[in-house]
Amino acid sequence: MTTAVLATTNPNKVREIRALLDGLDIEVVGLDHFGGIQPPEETGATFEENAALKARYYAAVTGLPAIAEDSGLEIDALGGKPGVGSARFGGVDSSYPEKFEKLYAMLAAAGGRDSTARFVCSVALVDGDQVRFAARGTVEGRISPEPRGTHGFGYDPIFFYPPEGRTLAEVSDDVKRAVSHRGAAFRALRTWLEGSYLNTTCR
Ligand code: ITT
Repeated sequence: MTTAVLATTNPNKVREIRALLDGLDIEVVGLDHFGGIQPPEETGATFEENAALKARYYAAVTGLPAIAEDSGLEIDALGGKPGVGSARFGGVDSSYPEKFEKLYAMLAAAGGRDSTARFVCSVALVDGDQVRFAARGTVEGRISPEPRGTHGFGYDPIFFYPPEGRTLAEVSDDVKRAVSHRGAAFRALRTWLEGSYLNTTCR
């Protein structure tokens, strides 16, 4: 069976991604399996660059094929912010309620709280030093007038998803997987793994 490392330090991503890759003929091990790997600096200007950078780094350190993703929230009224800086927005140690308040203040300064927005997820699989697969998934929505819901993680409470009439923190894990940026990107990875990579790779 092929073994790959799931190269993320975010336990919420691990939970969602494990469910999205469930049942595949691949053993996906987490970074906790290796212990104490220092994360790389995310210096890329795009989600794609950062996903590839993380996957390359963890593949080199672990010697295994590595699956990494970079994701974040783009708010149109803020010119795409917080974007690739979503995890660091407002300071790495700031809480999500603090990040929301800062975003609402920026939106108010930009002329109103309402804005279209999207979550983006770029996934990359690196084997050796080659990016063997890359894909991007997005989900379109609006910024909620106030944070709502307790499911999910990160910016989900302020991301209103019109087809459900609720934020992504108010929908079930199953619904989030079905409609989210991460769901779309990892379903594309899954199709590729099943269709080619797992048939041609033997480790
Ligand atoms: P790794 O780099 O180790 O994977 P990270 O959390 O630092 O972990 P990113 O640099 O890709 O990952 O930052 C992504 C941030 O974007 C994440 O911390 C959230 O703030 C936000 N985000 C991404 N996907 C999200 C989702 O499904 N729901 C809510 N917020 C999300």
